[in-house]
Amino acid sequence: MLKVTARAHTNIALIKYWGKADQQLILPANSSVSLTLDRFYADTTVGFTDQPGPDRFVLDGRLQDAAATHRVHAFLDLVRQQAHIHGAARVSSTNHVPNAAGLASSSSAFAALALAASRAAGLSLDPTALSRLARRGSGSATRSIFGGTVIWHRGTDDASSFAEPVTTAPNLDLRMVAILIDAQQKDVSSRNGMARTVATSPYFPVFTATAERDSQAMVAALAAGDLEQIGELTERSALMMHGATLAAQPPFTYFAPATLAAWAVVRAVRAGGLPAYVTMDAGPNVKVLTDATHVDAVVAGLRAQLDNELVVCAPGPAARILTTT
Ligand code: 2P0
Repeated sequence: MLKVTARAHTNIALIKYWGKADQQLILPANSSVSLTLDRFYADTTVGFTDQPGPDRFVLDGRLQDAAATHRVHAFLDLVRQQAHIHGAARVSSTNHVPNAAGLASSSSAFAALALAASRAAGLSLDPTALSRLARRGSGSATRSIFGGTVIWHRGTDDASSFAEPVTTAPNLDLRMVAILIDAQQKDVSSRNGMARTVATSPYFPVFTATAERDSQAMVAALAAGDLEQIGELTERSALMMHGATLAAQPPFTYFAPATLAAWAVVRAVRAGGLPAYVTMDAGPNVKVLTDATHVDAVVAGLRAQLDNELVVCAPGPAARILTTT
């Protein structure tokens, strides 16, 4: 059995994807822009047996039951279809995150699975085809095929919805500081949360139209190396996404009290003259966007007022094969 191990890094959206135009193909309602991070990644090993049967999925050393394996199994069916094979898969995946506070992500998980499974099945996909395949597992995984800053073009069908790297100005060296906040409240999964937002939030049309325009504005700001513009666009997209969840029926939020407290500290750090901009995803953690020149001062400003663990991230690399045996 050919066993392939791939590594893919988590990405954080600067312009958010928060709603689908097509649930089955996972076509997003708008384009999005992200930063792949060096500190958070998944390593996934895949091999296909000769015989059909149930797939076996081990996550962080624990064998997963049929319910937990369902989404992986459905994804592997797409790979088997493309490769014209029928054997059951053996999948083992490990998340590498500093601690488990909501940083393991479906973006790195499905990007690593797409690369390892496609190679193990005998396919040799180019990065665009790989990005399209990863999209079928999880929307945000579309972007984790690539390193650094990335745009996911929403597209209009399976062939046109994929990601590609975005060129940044040579002087721009982004950093992202993750402020780790323990989740106390019950989760609404991203998949269910965005479906509810699309179906019921009167703010959703405004969010998605703005995100589409802001994706293009973000590409221009990255090319120009305009950190202030990058930061302002980043904050607006995150806060509009979270505003849209608050206006859904029934309403919900991923913010915890500590999320708002951390955001207030970031505002104070910025009022002190440092470039520091927040973004938040489908959980309570706050991430702070800044650059290499200012990151030490930003961290010092955060540490002066927060007890939370901080993780400083630089741009991370593209998904890659680690071993083939
Ligand atoms: C993003 N998030 O752009 C947004 C912002 C979280 C907040 O993509 O249903 O796990 O598998 O496509 O990609 C998280 O949602 O959802 C996400 P599916 P996914 O990064």
